[in-house]
Amino acid sequence: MLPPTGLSNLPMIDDKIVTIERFLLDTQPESATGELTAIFYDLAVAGKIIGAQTRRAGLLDMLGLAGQTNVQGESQQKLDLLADEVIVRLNDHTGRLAAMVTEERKDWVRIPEGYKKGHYVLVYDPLDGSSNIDTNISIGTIFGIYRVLDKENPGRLEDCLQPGRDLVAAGYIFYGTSTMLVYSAGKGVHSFTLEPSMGEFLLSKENIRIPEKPAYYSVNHSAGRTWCKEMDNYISWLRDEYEPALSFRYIGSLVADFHRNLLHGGVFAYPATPAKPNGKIRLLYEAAPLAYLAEQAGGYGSDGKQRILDIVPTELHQRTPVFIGNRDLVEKAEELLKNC
Ligand code: AFP
Repeated sequence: MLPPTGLSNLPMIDDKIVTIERFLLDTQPESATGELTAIFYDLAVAGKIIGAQTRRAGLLDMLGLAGQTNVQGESQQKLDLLADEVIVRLNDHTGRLAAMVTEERKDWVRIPEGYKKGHYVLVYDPLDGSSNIDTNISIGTIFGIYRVLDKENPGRLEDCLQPGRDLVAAGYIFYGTSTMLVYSAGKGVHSFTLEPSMGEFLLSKENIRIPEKPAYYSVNHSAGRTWCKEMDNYISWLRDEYEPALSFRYIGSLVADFHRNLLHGGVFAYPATPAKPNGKIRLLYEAAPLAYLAEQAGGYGSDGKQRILDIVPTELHQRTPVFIGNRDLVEKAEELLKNC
């Protein structure tokens, strides 16, 4: 049945319009306190603010470098700093979090004096792919949520250094042709699209599964001159042998590359090279949340030797090689890269 005129341009599931708030409330377990739901809701608000600022960046002269470098030694774009500030200020006083880890700050973020510490830890990359901002390419916010290890003593470094298998939830907000929030809390992956005139995230896809037949492989080929020969073999297998033939697509903005491969099937690879022995992608707030989403959608994430979700971080800003996407494509990387 066609929806009544005027509604046809709104995302609907089974003829229903479902807001993110409604979905979160309806899907939380009966025993839930509502704390996690509230954190999601605040992240959705952060997505609206960051999305709006991203769209206005050109007008407001926010595209340029902020003149500082972050903990990885990379230039910080003004929008990186703004996005980071938005997330901290939305979350540090709510009593739901005990700590935060962000790409933009060397140390983990404490809850300010005078505010209650909650039972969750938020790890995030406020604006991934930010070197693409000045060319108007899609970028995103990646996040993961952990429970504190000890409710009686919340907010310690140990709470921040947990393996991805202990994630309670993870997701990303994608600032593309539309703003989307994609998340999983352990029961499938769901996406919400921001309806810009109303400012509401509406459910656009429930239970996303990576298609069994993948369409794409994504890797920065220019790094190929220094790959080990096993990596060359893997890329040849993807490019020349895999059936059905895969197309090569690489944006260089992780959320955008991951999102495309989630919907159409494929693998995103950022392997180790002699210059970058641990690759480039950060374990805690990039690789682990995306590997969690991939597994929730029927895929898999590996560092080439082991499951990403089993890696226990020893440092907040640790990097890891990544292979994330369809299980068969990632397992082939593990098979071929054993001795790399
Ligand atoms: P920036 O945030 O500095 O743009 O880095 C983005 C990123 O971490 C990730 O989003 C990309 O997948 C990856 O780097 C691209 O790296 P290369 O430019 O080396 O391919």
